[in-house]
Amino acid sequence: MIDALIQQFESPLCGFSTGAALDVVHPAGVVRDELMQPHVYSKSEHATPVQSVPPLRIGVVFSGGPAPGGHDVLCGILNHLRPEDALIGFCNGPGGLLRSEHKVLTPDDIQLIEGVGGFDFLGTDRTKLSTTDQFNVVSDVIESMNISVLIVVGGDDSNTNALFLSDALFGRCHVIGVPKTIDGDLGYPPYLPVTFGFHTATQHYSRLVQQLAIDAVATKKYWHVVKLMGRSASHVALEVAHQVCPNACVLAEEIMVSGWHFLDVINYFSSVIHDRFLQKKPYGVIVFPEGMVGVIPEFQSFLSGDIGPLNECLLSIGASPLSMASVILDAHGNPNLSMLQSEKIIQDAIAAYLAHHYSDVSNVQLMAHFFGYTGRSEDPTAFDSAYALLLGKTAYELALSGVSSVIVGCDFSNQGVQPVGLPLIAMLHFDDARSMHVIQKQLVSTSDPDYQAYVQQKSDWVTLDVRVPRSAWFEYPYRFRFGDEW
Ligand code: FBP
Repeated sequence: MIDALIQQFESPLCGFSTGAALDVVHPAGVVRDELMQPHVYSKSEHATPVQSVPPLRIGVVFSGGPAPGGHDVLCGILNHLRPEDALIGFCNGPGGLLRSEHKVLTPDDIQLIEGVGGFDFLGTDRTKLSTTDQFNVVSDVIESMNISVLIVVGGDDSNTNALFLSDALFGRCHVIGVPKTIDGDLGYPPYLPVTFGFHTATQHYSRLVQQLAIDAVATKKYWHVVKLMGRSASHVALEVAHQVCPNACVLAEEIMVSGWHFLDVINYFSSVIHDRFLQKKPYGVIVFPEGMVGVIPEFQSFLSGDIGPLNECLLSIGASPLSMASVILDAHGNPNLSMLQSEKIIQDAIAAYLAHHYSDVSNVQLMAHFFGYTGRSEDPTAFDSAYALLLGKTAYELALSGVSSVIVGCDFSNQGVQPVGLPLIAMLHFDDARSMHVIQKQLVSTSDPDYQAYVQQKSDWVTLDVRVPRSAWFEYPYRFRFGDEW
């Protein structure tokens, strides 16, 4: 698969024209009719030859949380840029775009940043672009710098920005999205099955969790309670679970389906510890996504300012009650879950629950961990590097093809690698909680084959220990193992 990505990246530039039609319901009046193209753009010999396209001044901006491969997206564009084109990097995210913070990027930069993790070469932020005043400022910046195409490298919120920007800049500047996020929750299978950054982050976390499991088996005295990044969707935890087979794991979407409350989760983790204790294994690894707190009713109350229900649970098992901590929201309304030490709350609750309910279990030593930010700045894996280079090149080809309001996709079904442009409007939905139209987050679905495999296998993981030889690492996302389904 990596060879196929590289082959596509190295192939000559080509134009894109409308291909397969999509079944898209247009929300009336959200974006102008001209941008509501219900077609996927595919490579085409019949498109305008790219050599005859007038010079382009392209702006590019990173938006939202960093993800490994961002620098390769820049390299993917720079590698193919014609001498008559220019690439301007806006610094410090959409906020920096509003302030016109920028630097000119040149092919010489490739040797500095190719294969290098993080977003630090340009910087990023989470400014939400939604007001008329903001659109006017962006429009002035774009016009004063004579930018004809703006490439937004971002996740669901950033591509929501991109869609509304393409409307505001209509007729003056084309806008193209590039799908990034370690969370893996921006998708439109089969045209966009995965974002760049997801593979690297999950490989990184899998290694860390496996290292804890190895240490646990060697010393036979600790239980590691691991929270993994992944704010709304649990794709990261699911992918890591498939690689490492933790003794206990629970996903946010699983909790939604089962209707579990806080004590159901604590009971499940404690019962796994009890089972292993009876097998003379007073050690192991527990994994859960940070987004779990967004679906457990007692934590939901906590997030909206009421600590009462959570404290009632804690008191009922003899754990100390918590004092209310303030929850920070970003400009898009997302709570900052990294600051909320849920891994510590879960650790303390398990300890109390074991003491309260399992008198035969003694001396269980629990340790809490949070793996998140390091995975966002890791150097990209071979898959992510090749994928991000191709996404960058495809964004440039779409720019040459004169399309706007699209996000770059790549169809991996039928064992192939087919870059495409997807209309952003196809991914839009109305979010009742936020009362607005946004690009839809793709949660783990209970009908996903990787979720079903997880549900079938997880009871076998209770008794497992890591072994020598270790299991092989996945060269590309595990979900691709399910072939044409994706
Ligand atoms: P994006 O959706 O912007 O890619 O960011 C995802 C993420 O890494 C989440 O996993 C995490 O909850 C969040 O960013 C942390 O954000 P911040 O950088 O604001 O602390």
